Amino acid sequence: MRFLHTADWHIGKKLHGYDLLTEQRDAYRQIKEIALAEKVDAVVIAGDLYDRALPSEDAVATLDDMLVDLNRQQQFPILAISGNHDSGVRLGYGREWFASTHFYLKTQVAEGLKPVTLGDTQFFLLPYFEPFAVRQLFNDDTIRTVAQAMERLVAAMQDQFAPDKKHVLVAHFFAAGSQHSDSETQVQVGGLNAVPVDLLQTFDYVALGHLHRKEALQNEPTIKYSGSPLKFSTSEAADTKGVWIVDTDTTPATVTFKPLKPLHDLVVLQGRVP
Ligand SMILES: [Mn+2]
Repeated sequence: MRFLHTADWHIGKKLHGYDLLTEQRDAYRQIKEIALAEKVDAVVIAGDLYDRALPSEDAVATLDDMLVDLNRQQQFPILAISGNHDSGVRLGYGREWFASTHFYLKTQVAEGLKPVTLGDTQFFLLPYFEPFAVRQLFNDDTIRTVAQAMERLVAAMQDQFAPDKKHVLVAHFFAAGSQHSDSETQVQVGGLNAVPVDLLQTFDYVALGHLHRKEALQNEPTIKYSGSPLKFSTSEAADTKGVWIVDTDTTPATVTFKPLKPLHDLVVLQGRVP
């Protein structure tokens, strides 16, 4: 199984008041070209498809165009989850129909425990969640933190592991040891919302969204943030944005970065007002 890993499209986002839809359409076009050139079997989008829980009409129409093109015209299976910027309920509209064309969209935590199997790989599509949802799911009041929740969720996923398949987690959270940048909304401050990477080593690859720089998590060859396709803050001005191409045929998985070229680059100019 060879797939493209992207995340944090934030369709409808404005940067200091500037509409980014033209840039976002161009980034999508490049992502599609990479998917075609690399002959991937699927495209993974690890949350924050929209920038807001209540996206504008233009944002809804733009994302709709992209997903219809990717799934219906180009015939790529899509594996996607909701992020903290998405409304799971609104984004998840129609997801049972979409599965019939291999567009797998998960917006509830319980859905993440039932793997989607494509080729040689089981994908666990775990949307962004708050600890209370996992507390309710397992009816266990001792689950207070995201780390405790993930421990239970990963154990439940492992129960579903088919031994002859590879196992990929798609998720949207803050992995312990990662570096924040300015354009991410920090839901909580402090260590309680961090997921220890030790918990994630059982997977052949972990496709993360939430942090907007691909360098956010270092020294983890098979646990990656894709980062956003565009620079969303001046602190990201020097970044190279792009996507990962992941091959699960090898052990460990082979992971290659493919850069995107900004339509209009973000440049920081400094000066003094005389
Ligand atoms: Mn995000």
